[in-house]
Amino acid sequence: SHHSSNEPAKRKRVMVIGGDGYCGWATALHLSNKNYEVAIVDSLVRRLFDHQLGLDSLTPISSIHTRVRRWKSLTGKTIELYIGDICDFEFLSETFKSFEPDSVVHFGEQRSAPYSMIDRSRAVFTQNNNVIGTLNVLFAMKEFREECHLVKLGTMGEYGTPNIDIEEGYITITHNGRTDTLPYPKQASSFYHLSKVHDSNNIAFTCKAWGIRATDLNQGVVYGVRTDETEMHEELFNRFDYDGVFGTALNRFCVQAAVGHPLTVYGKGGQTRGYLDIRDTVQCVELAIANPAKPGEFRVFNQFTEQFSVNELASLVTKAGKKLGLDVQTTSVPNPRVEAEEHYYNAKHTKLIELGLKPHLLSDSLIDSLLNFTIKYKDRVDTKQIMPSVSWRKIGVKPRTIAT
Ligand code: NAD
Ligand code: USQ
Repeated sequence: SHHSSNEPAKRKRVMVIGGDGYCGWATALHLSNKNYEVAIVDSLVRRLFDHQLGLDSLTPISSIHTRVRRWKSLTGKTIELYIGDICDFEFLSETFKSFEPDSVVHFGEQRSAPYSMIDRSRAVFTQNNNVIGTLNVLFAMKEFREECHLVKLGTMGEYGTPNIDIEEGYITITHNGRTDTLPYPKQASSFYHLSKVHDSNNIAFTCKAWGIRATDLNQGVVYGVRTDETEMHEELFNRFDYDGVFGTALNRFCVQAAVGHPLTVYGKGGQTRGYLDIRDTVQCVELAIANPAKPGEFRVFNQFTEQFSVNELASLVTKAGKKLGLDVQTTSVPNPRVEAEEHYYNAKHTKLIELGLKPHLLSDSLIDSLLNFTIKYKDRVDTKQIMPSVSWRKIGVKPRTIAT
């Protein structure tokens, strides 16, 4: 296709894989609002996990069909929908040929560390789903859309907690008098986090071998729920996980404070991670798409804005709760995971800032509004889902059935 220079620039076409999930839904709406041509690809398997484990989002969420219909009626913008599993290469091929993406944002993986540690079959599912899904995306790009830019969601957890500063993807090392810049060492600590390491290796290799252009976004733990677009209507609300399998640290603590459950600090609580607001997730992805990697380049950005230990998060939520008249207690839960509970942590995160990221830092006012949000929905909380039930040490081959 060709057009003369006075025609308006063609809208960039972005395929959002995993666009029915927490990060993906917020991102799909944000990009559509910013005038990108958006298609969501999702197997809806995440909604199935919830059914199978008896879990539910704190917020009521509409079906994906209702969501995109509501978006169209509010804004006039169309989001195309492809329901299917990216591990099915025939489905993925047809989707690529039909939509012809300029960028693919890949959120579509099993993303819970505890889920991957339930039993052998969930561990195998996680690595199969994530590693094969990403390989299929790479093959589809090579076959049908060579110029396309892959923006892949990775995780800060790929690095683990080394006793030196964490760099963005690569580290320059001098060894026996010779110097090289090498992939930063990976020390992931769940079968889920390991699946991201395997993905990174496969992507790096195809950049080198086939000239694929890719950005690996090593994202920290995401918190929050509201974005400009999901606020527009209750049928656009995002999911908010608080249970022991899919819920993440700060979001869980806010729900726990709202229902009067003591905050569940695992072990000593010195576990430090990078965190970011979901409003920054959507901003970071947009920045990565707008400034694509070059052909053959495997770019790595550390995507978080601030570091906190679990104890620091617990004390922030306790303080914010007090202001709202809540008496927030903390309990030390025997750590169900195998991880360092007291460690050095200093991770670089300058590349997205250099591209123009304006972070929403975790201020008192944000915790207040997140707490108020969770209080509003507290009657929907199933308190039986709060305590962790998956043990890193006890995982076995026997299928775990769900106690009721
Ligand atoms: P989520 O579970 O809410 O969403 C993932 C979506 O992907 C779901 O809608 C699911 O149905 C879909 N999916 C999974 N496998 C698929 C497949 N084979 N084919 C098609 N669709 C598939 O997860 P999220 O919290 O939105 O996370 C999105 C991505 O961001 C993940 O890759 C995750 O590892 C990464 N990430 C998330 C966080 C966080 O705190 N939530 C932090 C860092 C990185
Ligand atoms: N933790 C507690 N109490 C809780 C929940 C968690 O102490 O109630 C601790 C955990 O032991 C861990 C830390 O808090 O040390 C973070 O746990 P989490 O469940 O918030 O996050 P994690 O398992 O690391 O996974 C989440 C997302 C995953 C993403 C990752 C980014 O589910 O998809 O990859 O955050 S990162 O942590 O940077 O690897």
